[in-house]
Amino acid sequence: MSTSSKLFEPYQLGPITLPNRLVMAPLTRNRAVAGMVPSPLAIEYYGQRASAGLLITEASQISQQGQGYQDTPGIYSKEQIAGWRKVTDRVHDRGGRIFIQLWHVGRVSHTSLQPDNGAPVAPSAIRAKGKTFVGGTFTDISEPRALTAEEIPGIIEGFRRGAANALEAGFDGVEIHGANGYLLDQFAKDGTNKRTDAYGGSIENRARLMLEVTSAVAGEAGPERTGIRISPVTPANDVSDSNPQPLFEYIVHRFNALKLVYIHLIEGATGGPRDVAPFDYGSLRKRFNGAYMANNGYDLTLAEKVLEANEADLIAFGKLFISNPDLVERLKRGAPLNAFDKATFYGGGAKGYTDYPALGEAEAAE
Ligand code: 8OZ
Repeated sequence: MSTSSKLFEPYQLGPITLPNRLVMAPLTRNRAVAGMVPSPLAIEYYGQRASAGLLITEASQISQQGQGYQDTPGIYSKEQIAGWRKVTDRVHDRGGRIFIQLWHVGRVSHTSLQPDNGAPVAPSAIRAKGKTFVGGTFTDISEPRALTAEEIPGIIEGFRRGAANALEAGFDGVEIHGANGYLLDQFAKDGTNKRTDAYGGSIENRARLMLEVTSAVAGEAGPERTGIRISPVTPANDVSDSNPQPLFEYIVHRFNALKLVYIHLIEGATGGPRDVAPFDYGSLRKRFNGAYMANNGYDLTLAEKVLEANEADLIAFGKLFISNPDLVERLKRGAPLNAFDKATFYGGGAKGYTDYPALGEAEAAE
């Protein structure tokens, strides 16, 4: 059986022609080596997946302060840039295209990961109920401290420098991580932001940091190479907003004015139910002239339906890309998919990372 749906048609993403509409979603894998440099195995991992229309890397912190879990790669040191250069070279050698996701976790961190073992930073000193992964185990997220107004330009500058480093590392573009209860989402939503300065209170004030960061990154990489991921209703990392519809309509209206190349929507609860809370995603699509990338729980049937209805331009797949390096070919041919092994998602080595076979390859020996 084979299928000739819109999913396998090319898409013009700013200056880049994608051969198909399948995107590999950013996926945290916790395999960075000393200095939070991407692992040599990452070269093979991303290279194996180069047939995706677009690869988006795992979330990569823009500073040590931006790290919240063990062994996630950074994009702030010379060594990290050199490590990523090997990844982008391999992906380009294999004919692929790759963006890096720029990340600051904000309060979702642990003192043991922070500079001088200090408190993680947040819009307000409110601890997230939840765990992070450090020292090989899940540990309570630490009590954060509120960022001072004087520190905010440094955060924006960190993202700008991350974008500059990404270009130096050979990436085709950058995705800002504005989702899942990390720093920019913490500022945007009123459950986590109780500030009384220019970065808190009204929708405009709460959105300010996300928009200033986005403007700085787009200024560096070019808006035609800048996308952003948002998750209006996710409860991930204990984040919430009392009225997300107008908040995200305002944010997307401003992204449109900045001429960003795409918005990447996590529809529903990250990695969970798509219908966790009512939200009109079509209203965001209507407000944005760039590409709409849809994510969360998509399979072939739902992807084809949504593309056919013109409700999205691109579909990002996560877990299916972990276990199927040749996901595009498999879906195109209606071939069976490899099952994924959750036990090897976070941390470890080649097992569950670079050893999932492509069609026609033997299963790797146990
Ligand atoms: C899973 C584990 C750790 C981090 C996200 C970057 O949710 C993440 C993440 C996912 O966006």
